[in-house]
Amino acid sequence: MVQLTSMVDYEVEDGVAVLTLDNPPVNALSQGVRQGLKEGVARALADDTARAIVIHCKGGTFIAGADITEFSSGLVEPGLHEVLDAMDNSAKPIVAAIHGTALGGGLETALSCHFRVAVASARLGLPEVNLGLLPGAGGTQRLPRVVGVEKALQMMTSGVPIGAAEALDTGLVDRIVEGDLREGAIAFAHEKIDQGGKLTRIRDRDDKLQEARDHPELFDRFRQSIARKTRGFLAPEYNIRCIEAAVTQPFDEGMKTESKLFMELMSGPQAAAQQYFFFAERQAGKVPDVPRDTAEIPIAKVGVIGSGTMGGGIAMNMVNVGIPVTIVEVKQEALERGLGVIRKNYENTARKGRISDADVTGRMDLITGSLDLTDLADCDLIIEAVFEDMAVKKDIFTRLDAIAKPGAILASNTSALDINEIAGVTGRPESVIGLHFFSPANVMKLLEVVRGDKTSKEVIKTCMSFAKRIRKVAVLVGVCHGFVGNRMLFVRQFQAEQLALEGAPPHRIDKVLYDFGFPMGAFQMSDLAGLDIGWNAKTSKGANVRERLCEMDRRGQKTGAGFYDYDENRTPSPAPIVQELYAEFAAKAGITQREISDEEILERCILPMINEGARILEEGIAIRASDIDVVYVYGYGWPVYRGGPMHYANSLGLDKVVEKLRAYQRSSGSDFWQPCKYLVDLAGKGGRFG
Ligand code: 3H9
Repeated sequence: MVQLTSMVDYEVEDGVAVLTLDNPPVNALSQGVRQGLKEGVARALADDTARAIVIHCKGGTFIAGADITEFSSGLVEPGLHEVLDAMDNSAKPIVAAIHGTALGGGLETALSCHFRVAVASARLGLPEVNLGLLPGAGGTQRLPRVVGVEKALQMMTSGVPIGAAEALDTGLVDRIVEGDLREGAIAFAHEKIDQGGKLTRIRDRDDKLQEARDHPELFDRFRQSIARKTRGFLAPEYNIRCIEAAVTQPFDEGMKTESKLFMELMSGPQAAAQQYFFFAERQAGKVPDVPRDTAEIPIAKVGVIGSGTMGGGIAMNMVNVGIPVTIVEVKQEALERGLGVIRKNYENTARKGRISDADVTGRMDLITGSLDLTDLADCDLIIEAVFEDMAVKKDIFTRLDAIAKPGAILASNTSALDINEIAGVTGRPESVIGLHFFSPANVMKLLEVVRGDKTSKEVIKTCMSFAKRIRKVAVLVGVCHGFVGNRMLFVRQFQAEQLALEGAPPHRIDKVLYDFGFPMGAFQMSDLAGLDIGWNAKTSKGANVRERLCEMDRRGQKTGAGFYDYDENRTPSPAPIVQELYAEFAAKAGITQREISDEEILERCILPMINEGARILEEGIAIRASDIDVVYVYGYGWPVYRGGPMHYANSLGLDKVVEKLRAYQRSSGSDFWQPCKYLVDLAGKGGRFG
């Protein structure tokens, strides 16, 4: 065996040169891998004892893509194109042996081989779109030549990989190997040597492009089909243009188009934001004072208290991954309603073909309903999801303390209340933690894990890992009102309200936020959540627009009216009554309503969030700025192509942020706008968040 580089070995076995890549954790195409592949192919071509080449990887996966950490440092030779060209032009057959994932540049490497074999569990995809990019090493030109244009469009604009079975069906892999992959790939190479004949390169194939040549309108149809999902993102459209080029241009011209569009994306702010976010998401799982080897509490059974919207959604997360759940309610009627909603959700999903009828039954079978809290005695994790009332929560935790088995984790799904106060009613505050799910809890990816003063490291470690198990992204935060997400949202909602009082119609404020990239604006969000959260009909004094709307039974979407009027399809239209109410309250407060620009609306909604985020860092409520961004992207729909509020602040320049906050402080005369010390100091040093 010859070591070509620290990451690639060369060995001839039974007449086949095997290049073994070893670049943990994901065998990314770092410089040492590229260099090794280049030298390995050249060596095999010159080696009379080798009649074919197999590319195989050590560890858990085939190549998972270019080394993203190298993107910011500039290219070190050899470039991937040079390596892949050498493979493409090899006179000896090259076989990629795929296990784990072949992603991005990894799949492009495999597509530059003459053949691909894979184990049944392998997944193959071009996820560059998620990094604000397109496959820049020939993937956009080769993939459609293999799987056809429609499949390539789907794969490249969604970034979702396909499994080995589908890859076999579409021709992306030539064989699924049972047993040892390396041996299987060598045996496959021998078959190809024995068959002889001319080697076909993917670049020379174009049979699968014909349909799109005959029906070029399919591109626009596809564009329309993804328009809603990809609103605001540049990369999906750029990927489509490259596939169009594969159809309309000769291969080498298509490659030039790919390179040009790749460079445009790579040098733009969206790719920077999305790549930043890739690492932010992975960073969020790391807790400096909780070592990786901290013991975890095994979670085999979960209890959920409350079968309302939140409780039901939370329970679905568990059963989706096979964890049994007991849901406890106070009244039989409420329990039945809650279980009925869960069943309906699953049946709807089955109707769309995403799960089978057997899955619906299997998941429902994992749920046990109960009216008795003592049924939670054998649960390893109990999540309370009742309404936001400290007295009620304290009562539940007092009772849980007497019921739950020793070591069980007692969690509250509170979105704002003090976890320390809740933990204080138990004799085991080390076992108490906040697990703040976001609505709809079975859909939203974020889990705010709220650490109390006494929460143990084992409990934190368990909850962070458990989040991964139920396919959530966890961010650890500290105790304060609203934690990270809602605390920052409160200031935005406050400003939205102020803007409406000062004369900006709610639908315009919402439009500005929507155009910025949020899925909905502040008032639409209130209508969706319900205006009556925390409102009491008996004590209501009509003290603000929200209360007055509730009194008029305009309590949001569920009552067909709120800040907006809704038709029978829940399509909103601006409600004149709401503007009248704002005018009335403005007059009472002595505010003269005026025209307000979109720029002002945006700044007044976003800048306070940044300032609040800085305060959160100052107080140590979040571990790092990028955690705040993860909270916002996964919990509140902040557009990932803008990275998150703290990344966005960096892109504006912190000195500019401070300047603008001060300008609003001067013009409004309100300390609301006072930039916090942490932000001022950081800006003063020319620093950035993170
Ligand atoms: C590309 O290929 C461009 C081309 O078209 C060429 C153009 C010329 N680079 O996610 P995990 C790290 S773009 C560097 O927790 P999992 C990651 O940061 C690329 N590092 O594991 C983490 O580090 P740490 C296209 C990478 O098992 C560790 O590996 N490819 C890369 O849950 C473990 O990661 C992609 O977009 C990378 N490419 O999931 C694939 N990938 O431990 C991106 C990962 O220090 N990767 N790391 O925090 C993934 O989707 C997942 O990592 C994968 C494993 C599914 C592979």
